[in-house]
Amino acid sequence: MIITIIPMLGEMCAMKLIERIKNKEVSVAVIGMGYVGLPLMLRIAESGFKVTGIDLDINKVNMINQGNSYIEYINDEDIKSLVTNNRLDVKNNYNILEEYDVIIICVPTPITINNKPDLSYVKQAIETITNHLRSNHLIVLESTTFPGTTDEIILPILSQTEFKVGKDFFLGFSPERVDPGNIKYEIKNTSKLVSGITEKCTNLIYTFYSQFIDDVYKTSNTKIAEMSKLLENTFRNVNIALVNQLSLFCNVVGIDVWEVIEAASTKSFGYMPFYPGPGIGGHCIPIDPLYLTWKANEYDFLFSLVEISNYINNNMPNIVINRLKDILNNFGKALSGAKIMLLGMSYKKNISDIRESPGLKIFKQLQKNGASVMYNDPFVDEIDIDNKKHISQNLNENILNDCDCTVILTSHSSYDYKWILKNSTAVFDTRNATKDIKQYREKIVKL
Ligand code: SAJ
Repeated sequence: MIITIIPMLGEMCAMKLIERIKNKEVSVAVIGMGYVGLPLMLRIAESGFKVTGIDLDINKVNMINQGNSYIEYINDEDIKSLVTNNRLDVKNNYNILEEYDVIIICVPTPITINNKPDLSYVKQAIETITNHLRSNHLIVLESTTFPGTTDEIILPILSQTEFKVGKDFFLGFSPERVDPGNIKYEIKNTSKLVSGITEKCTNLIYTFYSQFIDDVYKTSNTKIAEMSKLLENTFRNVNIALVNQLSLFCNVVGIDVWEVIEAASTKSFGYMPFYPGPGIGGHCIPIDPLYLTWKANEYDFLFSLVEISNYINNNMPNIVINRLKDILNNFGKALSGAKIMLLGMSYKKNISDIRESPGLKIFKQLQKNGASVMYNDPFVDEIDIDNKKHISQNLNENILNDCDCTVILTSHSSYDYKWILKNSTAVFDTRNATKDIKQYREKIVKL
């Protein structure tokens, strides 16, 4: 009799948890208040759950609890109203984890200095959860990682306790799909993949995310979901590399690559436009494919396409420097001693994130080549280059006139490109940001 009761107890736990999820009675903890965790926490709170954020950065904790956002596309009001109505708060310690039924991990998964996956933040969160693990905990990893992380690394750590996965606690992976600065796709209307170690885990995670996301899709195991996320971002990485390399060839043969891409974009099916640029930044597109190549190398599999794409993308800052040398040469000037204004330091337009930004590499390289470099970025007040601080210069006619070349690295929408062209000696436009300006075309060189 007892033998038959035990599986039933597990079944009953899961069924009770599903009911509590549907009734929004479960309490949720989101670990990591970054560009993934913060919007996710807000969405879960908006949908009616009681949510607590956890972040070890006390500044972030204080800002959110005071109703202030540190992410430009998340409004203070969105946070303030939820905090005021006691729907969310943020803490900077893990001690409360027993109190929460659902724990979602949204911590960074960067790479080490020798380009290997760095799961230290994930492991720290999991080891802490293990110390507070209890029956009926539902644990979901959202951080992008290589296939096998959830079932081969995370599960063994949690299984060091007396609790059994799929019976006492439930574990799965659901990759984040946040596009920083995208105002069309938010958490609610961005389709979501979910996966679990057991079918019961998957169903619980599916039920939970379905409470606040319109379209949720199950995969048959966590490795599928982990690999799918890597495919999504590697797809972007290699296609950006394609158009970056195409831009180099178009420059050799004198064809406007931007018009080529515009023309190809008229195709009704089977094509999606990507655009050349000064390199790729952010902590996803340049990083995630390295999780794929690293995992492939474990099996002595050379994922050559990604290796080559990374080389092409990572070489774009050097291409920008060399093209700048050619532009200055046309004025009889050398890069050494030239005055250069860089516009846009964040890794893509209309956001403030400078992680892995090619602008930083270009700034540093120009200085090394003896140029006098300034930058302006309405979203980035200051940058640190080799432990030296540089502040964003306010733009005016004199500053631009005094420079030998203005380089558009990030095409923020707030720039007045016509005014910039009018007051610049020359403009190196790496984003085709000036495409709609008819005047001053003679001043423009495009990537
Ligand atoms: N870039 C190009 N050419 C392009 C597109 C992008 O040079 O055609 C550059 C950008 O300037 C930027 C870098 O690539 O420096 C990455 O831009 P991105 O928008 O592809 O990547 P993220 O990291 O801002 O956001 C992406 C999401 N973006 C989109 O889907 C548009 C998505 O891939 C992921 O959900 C997200 O990373 C993530 O967190 O994984």
